[in-house]
Amino acid sequence: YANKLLFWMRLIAINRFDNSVNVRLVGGHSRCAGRVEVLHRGQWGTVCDDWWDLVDAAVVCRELDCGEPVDALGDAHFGSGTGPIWMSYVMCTGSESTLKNCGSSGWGKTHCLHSKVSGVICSGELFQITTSLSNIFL
Ligand SMILES: [Ca+2]
Repeated sequence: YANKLLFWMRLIAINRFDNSVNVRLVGGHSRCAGRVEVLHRGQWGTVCDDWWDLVDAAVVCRELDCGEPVDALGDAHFGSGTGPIWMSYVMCTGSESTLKNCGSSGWGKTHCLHSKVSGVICSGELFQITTSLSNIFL
């Protein structure tokens, strides 16, 4: 029983302390799917879909504790968002702990269109559903 309780508490904690991370997914059905937004100099911005792939998506999913990447999307699949397009030509090796550590063309150095920002779907969406249930029952 104690193990089960710790499991739920960990899931809830992941959701409660979201604001400590500097990447988020917006416009999807859960916090584990959506348009990729990254916090830079206190402002949320988006990521261009040039060179955007599953390796990059994996870094985002892991940073958010959202499991494995299911899809790396482009063409503003989850909407174009507002604010600057912070990153273009993202080149993650897969071992980065945060998207901000991945190589790119440089912060804000892009001619990318807002209609071409990237999105991610992570496998962890299921965890969001179970966490919601645990909030009801605890
Ligand atoms: Ca890439």
